[in-house]
Amino acid sequence: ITSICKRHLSIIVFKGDAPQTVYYIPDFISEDEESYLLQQVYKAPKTKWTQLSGRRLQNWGGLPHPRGMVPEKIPDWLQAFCEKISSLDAFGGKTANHVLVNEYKQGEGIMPHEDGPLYHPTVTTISLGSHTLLDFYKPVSCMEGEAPQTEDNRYLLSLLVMPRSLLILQDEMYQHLLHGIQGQTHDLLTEQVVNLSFTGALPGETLTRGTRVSLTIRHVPKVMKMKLMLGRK
Ligand SMILES: O=C(O)CCC(=O)C(=O)O
Repeated sequence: ITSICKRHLSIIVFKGDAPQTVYYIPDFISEDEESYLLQQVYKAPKTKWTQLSGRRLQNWGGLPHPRGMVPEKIPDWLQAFCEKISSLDAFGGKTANHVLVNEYKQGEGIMPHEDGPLYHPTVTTISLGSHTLLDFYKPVSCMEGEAPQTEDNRYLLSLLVMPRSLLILQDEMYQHLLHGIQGQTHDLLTEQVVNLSFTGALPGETLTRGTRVSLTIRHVPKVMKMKLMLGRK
């Protein structure tokens, strides 16, 4: 695996012949915007949070469903950022209509997973409050030969996402690889962190995690059309 950089923003990781596109944009939002977003996240009613093992989350925009998402209005404080990201043409001309807010306390994480077919195959993430390391893995079925398919030998690379950055994953990076966050309190930055030179951090450095809130902003193409039944007999 090698990585190359285009105008300090995008990293194209090659695995075999397949380009896997990552855009890492440091300081996509300002410190004031970061504080504002954190304030709004923590202002949401307690009932808006779902506690999972290792993190808690808020879902905005509706629940994605194979038959179509019943859309819910995204609050103005999030809508502004959905539009800002969509204006980069991240979703093929469409505007993001779904946001997951994840909160990870120090030492928490998320198991390696794929985001699945209900979304346009682009995931965009704004990080607030703390950095984290996002790790990428080959799916189980892709291992050649008889080697045991442990998480360790499926591991490919990591991306360091700093507070206020925007990460955009597309192509194979979204559709084929699994991503996850190890539940740890410290991150040792090795050469496996392929975007290190764009983050201000140094190889060999160890970063201490704090509480991180991420906004995962996506486009759900299949949405139920709600017909107005008013006035019908
Ligand atoms: O917090 C992150 O950056 C990753 C979130 C994620 O993978 C998800 O919500 O599916």
